[in-house]
Amino acid sequence: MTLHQWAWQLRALAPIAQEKRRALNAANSLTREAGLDRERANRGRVAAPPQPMAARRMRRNGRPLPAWLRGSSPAVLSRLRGAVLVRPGFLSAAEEDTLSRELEPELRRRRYEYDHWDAAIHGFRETEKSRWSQASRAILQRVQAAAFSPGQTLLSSVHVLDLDARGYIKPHVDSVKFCGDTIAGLSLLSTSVMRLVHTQEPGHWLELLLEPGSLYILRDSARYDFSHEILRDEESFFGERRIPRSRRISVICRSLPEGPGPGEPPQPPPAC
Ligand SMILES: O=C(O)CCC(=O)C(=O)O
Repeated sequence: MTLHQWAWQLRALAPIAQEKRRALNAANSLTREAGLDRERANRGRVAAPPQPMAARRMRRNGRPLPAWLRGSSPAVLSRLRGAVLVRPGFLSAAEEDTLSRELEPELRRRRYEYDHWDAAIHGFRETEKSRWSQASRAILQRVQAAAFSPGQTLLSSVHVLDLDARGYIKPHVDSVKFCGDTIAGLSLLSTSVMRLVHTQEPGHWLELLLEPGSLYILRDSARYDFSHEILRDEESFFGERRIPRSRRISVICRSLPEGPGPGEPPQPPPAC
């Protein structure tokens, strides 16, 4: 591919990524405007972390919690039952390798962005990918079968996000303009902690341990009523357990937003 063609492709991608980032930032500032400054909430929680003893004893439906889940109370755990799922080891080592090898050359052409302090994501590079090798397509079809119902249509592009070791994602709710009721993400390279916090009741939270090769699924209330974030290295704990963060790549499939309103442009065509 010539340099000129590259420039074209980059220019074609830029508006999508910029528009999405704008929406993400807008969602973030809306949260702040609503007086729910997650940054402050987070700082508070770093000083006074959630009670690990209580979390350790917590059970769901009489059974101990899965190793990937922590929550602020049994009530929030049962409220999000079916709306949050992590499948550790969803990818085989060979599948992880397939995805990483395919993504690496594309990602390497981009620079990590360390944005203004107010941006939703720090230390990242990203791409929206719609053409995949056959092997990767088979993986994405497994994601589709595991996370989405047969009637759901997916966004045509898969979002690939590469966070460097210092990178992190601030609390946000994905814009309803760009994402329907389900988000499913594969994690590669580094373990990380995803925290979900209720947008109206900040004391209600959940934490998910995302190991490389795992698949997480957020749907319905977990997607709409809770912000999600990926913790930065300094704050990366799962209860008392330190989870060192290094470079992490996520491959995220989203369902198509609900139908366009009157006068809105049509949505992109389906696929994953
Ligand atoms: O990296 C992830 O798994 C989450 C990405 C995310 O929160 C987003 O792009 O909205």
